[in-house]
Amino acid sequence: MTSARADRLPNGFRHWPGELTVDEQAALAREVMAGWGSAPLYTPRLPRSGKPMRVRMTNFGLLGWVTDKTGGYRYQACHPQTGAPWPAIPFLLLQLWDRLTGYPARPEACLVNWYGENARLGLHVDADEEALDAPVMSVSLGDPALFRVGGPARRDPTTSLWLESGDVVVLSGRARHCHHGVDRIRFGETNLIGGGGRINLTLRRVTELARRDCLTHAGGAGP
Ligand code: MD6
Ligand code: FE
Repeated sequence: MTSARADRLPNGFRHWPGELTVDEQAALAREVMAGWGSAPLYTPRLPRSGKPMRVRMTNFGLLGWVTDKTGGYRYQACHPQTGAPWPAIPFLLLQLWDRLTGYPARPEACLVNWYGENARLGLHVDADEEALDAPVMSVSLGDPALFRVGGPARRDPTTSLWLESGDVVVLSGRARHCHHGVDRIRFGETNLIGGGGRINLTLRRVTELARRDCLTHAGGAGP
């Protein structure tokens, strides 16, 4: 399957194939991997069961999404292992956010998901943010991923599409509250990330948009 039937995708789901040039993908991948120096990838654990996730994670931005056995899903300002603040969100991603989402405030969180050979990500809804009206934007780098999108209920029918390196997805409106996940990647198809693998960068506004932020960021200039 190479593309999903647009009529089966939820309203508010948008996909920009190949939005980043090959040079932009390489520069962004370098910047992300450089960030792993101060914010190392770690294995997140599910609430209660403590089961390890198959995707390794870290974050950029003021707030990072984390999960562990006792604390559950949450946002926090510091890396759970080093205690250091997260590195800044790459500027290319902020520019892309402004251009593609049109949302009048910058994202606060950039979750970095790293997929190795057998990694996948179960069906979920992004729902740990206060700003549930804000769109969520993701950028894919490296190996292709089979992305599945359903509806607001877990049992709703789903449709699948491949996300390739340089693709951008935005979930807004109804799609913002729909289930989605990654069934598998085609490991080793690219060498953007070294010996294979995939990076997905998910940008989110976490806190409610204050009127002050509207006035400050409406022009969209500068980092
Ligand atoms: C991934 N993406 O592509 C996982 N969430 O690896 C997500 O969970 C996601 O791509 C919200 C919006 C866009 C996404
Ligand atoms: Fe998600």
